[in-house]
Amino acid sequence: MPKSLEFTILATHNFARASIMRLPHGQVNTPVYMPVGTKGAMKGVTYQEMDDLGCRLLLANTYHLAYKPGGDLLEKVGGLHNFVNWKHNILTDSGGFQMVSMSKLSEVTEEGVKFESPYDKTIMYLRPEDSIHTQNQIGADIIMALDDVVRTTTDGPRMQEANERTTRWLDRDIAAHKRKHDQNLFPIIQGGVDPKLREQSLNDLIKREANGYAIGGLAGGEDKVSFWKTVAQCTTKLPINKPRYLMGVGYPVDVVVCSCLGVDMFDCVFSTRTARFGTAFTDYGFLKLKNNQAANVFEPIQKGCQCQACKSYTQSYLHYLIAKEEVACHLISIHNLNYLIQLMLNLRQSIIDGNLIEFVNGFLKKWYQKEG
Ligand code: PRF
Ligand code: ZN
Repeated sequence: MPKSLEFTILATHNFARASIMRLPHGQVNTPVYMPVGTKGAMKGVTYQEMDDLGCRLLLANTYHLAYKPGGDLLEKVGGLHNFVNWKHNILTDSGGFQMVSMSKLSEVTEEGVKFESPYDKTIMYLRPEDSIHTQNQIGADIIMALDDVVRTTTDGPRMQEANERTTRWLDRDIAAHKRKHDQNLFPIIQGGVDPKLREQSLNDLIKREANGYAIGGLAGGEDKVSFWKTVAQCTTKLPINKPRYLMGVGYPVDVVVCSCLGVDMFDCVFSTRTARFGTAFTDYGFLKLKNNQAANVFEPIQKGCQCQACKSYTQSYLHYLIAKEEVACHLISIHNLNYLIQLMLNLRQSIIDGNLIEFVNGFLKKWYQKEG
């Protein structure tokens, strides 16, 4: 039987790695940015367009899918791949993060999480066994452990409890997981920005010998130095021959720095969320297309960008369109996704070519400089 995950490192530069991750639905080149289609749909972008952008691994969320269309329906149609007609890989998050993002509507105990639906007030229980069962029904190539997520800036006994509970829940996840042959369960390292707690979480989770590991509990309002130090602590300790996934990080500078620190996978809603507010990524930082200045720029968002928006439209037209039509958000979303996917490809190629230092220097110089 073929393995459900094979990870081959092609080249390294210090901690950075360029690799190939082989999953049940094909090959993924890493470092990789994974676009987020929380509810089994990308906001404003079709799966065909994701395919055309070169996306080979995208993210969906168990909590939202469990609510609608529901695990039973997804199982009946042969999983989310079939339901949405996506032939490449999918990763599902466990629902753990919704404890923080929907904290007013959730309650955490040792047994699991209880959510009250924001839509119709129905109650949903998400114990480790439920999260894994639903993820087995959804059928993603990579599934995530249910972690006890607390705000990154929490400290004291609650952080310690969350850390230890995450390990206890992992053991329940592993016991409940019925598709080990074709679905990879990634544990999630927690511990906030406290080096001792991170060390404990790393030790506990590495012992469970998974095919890959996630770094959770970051990008939640901590200062940059603590963030980078914690990422570095994790990547230094995690097994070299397995993929590392940094959850919820997708700001261009962060993905470049954290790739240099040895992270292989990233996800974040930021690229598409910020697009819906009219902000585009460019080599020279963020471009606010709502600003009146854009009305007089008869150039694309980014010269040389091969995306649908940049090949066809000027900033001036997009500025005009934002006020009128949804399609503007669609076009900017496509551009931002293309930007991040291409950024990762170029960074990866520079590792392979032995040019990572030049690449990072060039990237930072432009990002922090005004165009001119
Ligand atoms: N855990 C889970 N999902 C996540 C995170 C986490 O810690 C983060 C980091 N804040 C983003 N998404 N399960
Ligand atoms: Zn573009």
